[in-house]
Amino acid sequence: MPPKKKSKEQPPPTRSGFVSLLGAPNVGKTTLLNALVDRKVGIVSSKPQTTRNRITGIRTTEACQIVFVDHPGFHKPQYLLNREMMRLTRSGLRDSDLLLLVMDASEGAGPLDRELLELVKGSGLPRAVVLNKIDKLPQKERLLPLMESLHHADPGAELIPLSALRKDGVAALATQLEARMPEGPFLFPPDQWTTQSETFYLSELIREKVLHACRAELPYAVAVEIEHVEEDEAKGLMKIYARILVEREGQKAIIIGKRGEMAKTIGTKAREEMEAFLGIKVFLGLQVSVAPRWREDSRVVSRLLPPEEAE
Ligand SMILES: Nc1nc2c(ncn2[C@@H]2O[C@H](COP(=O)(O)OP(=O)(O)OP(=O)(O)O)[C@@H](O)[C@H]2O)c(=O)[nH]1
Ligand SMILES: [Mg+2]
Repeated sequence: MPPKKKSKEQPPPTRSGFVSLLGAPNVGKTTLLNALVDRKVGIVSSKPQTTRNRITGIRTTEACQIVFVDHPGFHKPQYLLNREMMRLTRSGLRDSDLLLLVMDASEGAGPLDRELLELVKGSGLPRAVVLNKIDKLPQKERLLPLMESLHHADPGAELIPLSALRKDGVAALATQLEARMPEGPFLFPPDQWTTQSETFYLSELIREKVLHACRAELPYAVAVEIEHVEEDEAKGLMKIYARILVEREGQKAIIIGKRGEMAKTIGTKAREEMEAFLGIKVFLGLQVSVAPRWREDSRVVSRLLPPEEAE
C-alpha cells in the first residue's frame, strides 16, 4: 500500500476484526448473526444442527468492519459430516479477535454451555457471553442467578442479555463489539455481506424449507446440492436445478409427500425466496435422491463443505 499522506483532518483510524459465534445447537447463533448483519445470511430453524458450515456475515459501518463467523452448534459428533463440522469450528476459533459464546437464557446454562465456557475461557482470547432469548423470560430478575454463576465461572467474559429474534439489545452489542476490535483496514469491500457463494446460499434456502416442512428426525439425513444454474435472458428467467439427498427410501417418500404435496410446498417457498433474493423470476427444478449413508461418504461431505472451508 502507498504511504498515506498526513493531513491534520485525517479521520480516526478504522477498526476491523473477526468475531466467532459459538454455542450449543439451537441457542440462536444464526438468528443473532442475521440481526447483527441486518439481513439474512444464514438459515434458521427450530431444529438443532441447522447450521452445518462456517457462515460469514460482514457488518460494515463507517469506522468499523466486523466479520462474524457463525459455526455449527457444538454436539457429540457421530458421523463424518459432524466430525468435520466440529473440526472446522475448532480451527476457526483460533483466528478470532473475539469469541462470542451464545446461550439460551430461557434454558439456563447446561453442561454443554459450561463446557464451552471453559473452552472459551481457556482460549485466552477476548470474549463475551450472549444470554439470548430474554423475550422468553417472564421476569428479567430470573437472569441474575445465571449471570452470577457465569461471572463466577469466567470473570473475564462480559455478559450480554438480549433477544436476537426481537433485535432487542443487538445494536448495543454491535457497538460494544466495535469498540473491542483492533485498529486496522477493512478486509472486504464495504458492500460485501458474506463470503459464501451464491450457489451455496441457494442450496441452503432449499434446505431451510425442508427443515421447516419436516418432522424433527428427518433433517439430519437431508442435504441439498445445486446441480445447474442457467439464465434464460430472453425469458428473464433463472433456471435452478437442485437435488435433495436423503438416506433412505422412506425419507424420500416423506419429502415428496402425499401426491407430491410436501415437495411442492418446499419448492414454492424456496422459489419465492430465491426470486426475492435474485430479483428475477426463477424456475426451480427439484429432485429427491436416496444416497445411503451419505453422511459417512467423504466425497459427499467434501462437496457439502465448501472448498474455502476445507483447509
Ligand atoms: N424466542 C426467541 N427465539 C429465538 C431467539 N433467537 C433465536 N430463536 C429461535 O431459536 C431457534 C433456533 O435458532 P437458530 O438461529 O437456528 O439457532 P442456532 O444456534 O443457529 O442453531 P444451530 O445452527 O442448529 O446450531 C429458531 O426457532 C429461532 O427462531 C430469541 O431471541 N428469542
Ligand atoms: Mg445456526
